[in-house]
Order: sequence, then C-alpha cells, then structure tokens
Amino acid sequence: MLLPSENEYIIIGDVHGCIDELKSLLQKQGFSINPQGLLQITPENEHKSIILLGDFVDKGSHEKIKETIEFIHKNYQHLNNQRKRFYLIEGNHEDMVYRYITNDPTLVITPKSLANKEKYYNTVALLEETPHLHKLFLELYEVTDVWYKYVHDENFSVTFTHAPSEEKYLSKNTTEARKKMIKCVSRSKNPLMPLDELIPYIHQEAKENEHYHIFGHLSQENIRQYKNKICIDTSAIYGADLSCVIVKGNQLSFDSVPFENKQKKGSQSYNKLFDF
Ligand SMILES: [Mn+2]
Repeated sequence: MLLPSENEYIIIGDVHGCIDELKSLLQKQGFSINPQGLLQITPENEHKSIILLGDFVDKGSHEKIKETIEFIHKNYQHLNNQRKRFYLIEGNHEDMVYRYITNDPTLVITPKSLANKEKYYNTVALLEETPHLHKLFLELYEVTDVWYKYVHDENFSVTFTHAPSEEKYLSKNTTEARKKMIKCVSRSKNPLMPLDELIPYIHQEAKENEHYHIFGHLSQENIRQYKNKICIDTSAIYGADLSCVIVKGNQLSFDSVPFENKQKKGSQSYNKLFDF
C-alpha cells in the first residue's frame, strides 16, 4: 500500500511485548501519553505517522503482551480518528497466532507443532484464556497490511516489510509474495548457517541508491545496513534496544531506546546480518 508522501513516518521494529520500551520510544519521538494511555496529538507531532513493522506479540510476558495489544488497539482507533496516522504491518508472529486461534485447517497439529505453539507463540494461550484480548487481537489482525511503500520522488523511496524478501516479491499482492514478505527461511531450522548464506539475496540485490528496503524479523545487536537494505530489529525482548527509523522528506534517521528490564528478557545467540 502506498503511503501519503507529505507525512513524516516513524517505523518501529519488532516489539514482541516490549510495551514499556514502545511507549518510551514514542515519547522520545514527541508523543506524550495521557493517563488513559492515549498518544496525544499536538501541533508539533500532528504530521507524524507511526508504523509498527510486525511481530508485536509473542516472546514477552503475558502481562506485557496484554498491555501491548490493548495499547495498540486503543491508539489505532484514536490516532486514525481524523486521518490515518497509525499503520500495522503483519509479522510472522501475528500470522501464526491468527492461524492458531482461528483453527486454520492448513495448520497441521502434531506433538511438535503443539510444543512450538507453547515455545514460540505464547500469545495463543493468553488469547485463548482472555476473550476480550482475543477480540482485540482479531480486530488488529484484520487491519494489518503486508507492505507499505513511501515514494518521495524518482530518486528516493522506502519499502517496508516485516521480513527481508527478494525484490521480485516486494509490493506485490500475490499469495506467494505476501508469504515471502511476512517470513523468510527460518534461522532456527538452519542454526549453523551464516545468515548471509541463508538469505544471500539481501546483500546480492543491495544497491547504492536511495530506494531503500527496511525490514525487521532478524533480531540483531544493532541496526544493520548494507547499501539500500536496512534491518531495524534490534532485539528489544532479548535485552538490547527497540529501534525505529524516521522518514522525513528524502531523509532517513534512526533512534533507539534500551530494554527497561520490566519483564524477563529472552536469550538469543545472534546470527549477524551483513557480516562481511
Ligand atoms: Mn518475525
């Protein structure tokens, strides 16, 4: 979906229940939050829009995932009241949680998949025991998009997707392309393979131009950029940072906030992108 180019965008990487860090990052970017948990629109920030790059659920604690869903839902309605200011991109975690809670018939249930459901998709149990959150999640899922594209002019554009994907799939709406933009080949199934070998297309297709592709999904120690390819998943839930990119006119800038230790962090051995 094409984004209106006259606005400024704050695009935030994989939240995974890091609600405190999400609020801190938004506050750092000029949004104060009122006692009801609503982001305040002011003359200083009214031209700014917020995009979450996918994977706002799972990995965090149930308590924090609950707060995250409620905060996003409330502010999605609030910020989009007058014009659209809040956008959600679908990540593989939203996709899988949706499939589990709607009993997707294409999900093959095996002992392994049930173990995975508990291990990787802990939001499912939370939604199954909390009808109110189940409803909020479904409403959010319905309004997600798989990609957004910002075009400033013929020299500068930015495409946003959750996962890195080959360029031939970017901004396409076929079932295959949508799948590829939501999830790439799994690292956990190929633990010994360097990431740059696992998804070689990302560096091979990278170009020295200002038609950027910004994605998350691959938790990294810091923002990773190679030419026009940028990963902004900086592992908030693993105790590192929650990061965003700000798009204004034909300029990109970055910002981050650290993990606040208000919930247990996950453990992760980093598999570095653009490690050459
Ligand atoms: Mn992901």
